[in-house]
Amino acid sequence: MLLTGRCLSKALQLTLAVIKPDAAAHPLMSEAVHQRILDANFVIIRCQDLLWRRQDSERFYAEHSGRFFYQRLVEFMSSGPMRAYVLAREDAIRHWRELMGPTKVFRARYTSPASIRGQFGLTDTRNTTHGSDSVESAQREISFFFPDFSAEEWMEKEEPSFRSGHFHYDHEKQMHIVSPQS
Ligand code: 3AN
Repeated sequence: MLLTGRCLSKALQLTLAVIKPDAAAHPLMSEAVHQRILDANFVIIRCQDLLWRRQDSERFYAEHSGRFFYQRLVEFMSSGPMRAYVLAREDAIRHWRELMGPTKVFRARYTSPASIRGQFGLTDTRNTTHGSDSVESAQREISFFFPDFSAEEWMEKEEPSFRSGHFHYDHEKQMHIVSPQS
C-alpha cells in the first residue's frame, strides 16, 4: 500500500479530464498521459473508458455549434473510445489546463513543448485531451460524464481523507482510493 504522505490545508478542487479518441486509440499514448496525471500529483477520483454516440458529442459541444470546426469536432469525439477522469488537486482546473497546454497544437509545440498537447497533439481537433475551463464547467462536465457522481457528497465525505493524505493508488482500478483507518 502506498501512502502519499501529502497533507494540504486548502480544499481540493475537482476537474474533468478526458483522453480524446486520438490518444485513447494508442495504448502507449494513453498510458503516458495517465502517468503524467500521476506525476503531477493529481488524485484520480474516477476513471472510466467510454464511447460517445454522435448526439452525446453534439450535446457536450453545443456551445461551439456554428463554429467552423464544430462538425469535425463532433464527428471526431464520437469516432472511438475515450477515457474520462474526475481529478482532484489544489487548483485542479488551472493545473490540468497548464499540463495540457494550448488548444492549438502548433502553438503548444512551440510555447509549451513539454505539455501533453505539445508532446502528443496531432491537430487542433485531435489535440489529445480535454479539460474543464471553470468551476461551473467542471460541475457541468463531471455530471455529463459521471451522472452517478455527487461532487457535494464527495466533498463532504471523502475530500478530508484525500486532503490529509489518507489514500493510496490502486493499480488494478487505476484510481486513488481512501485507505482504511488503522
Ligand atoms: P479547450 O479544449 O482548450 O478548452 P475550446 O473549449 O476552445 O478549447 O475548444 C474545444 C475543442 O474544440 C478543442 N479541444 C478542440 O478539439 C476544438 N477546437 C477548438 N478550436 C479549434 C480550431 N481552431 N480548429 C479545430 N478545432 C478546434
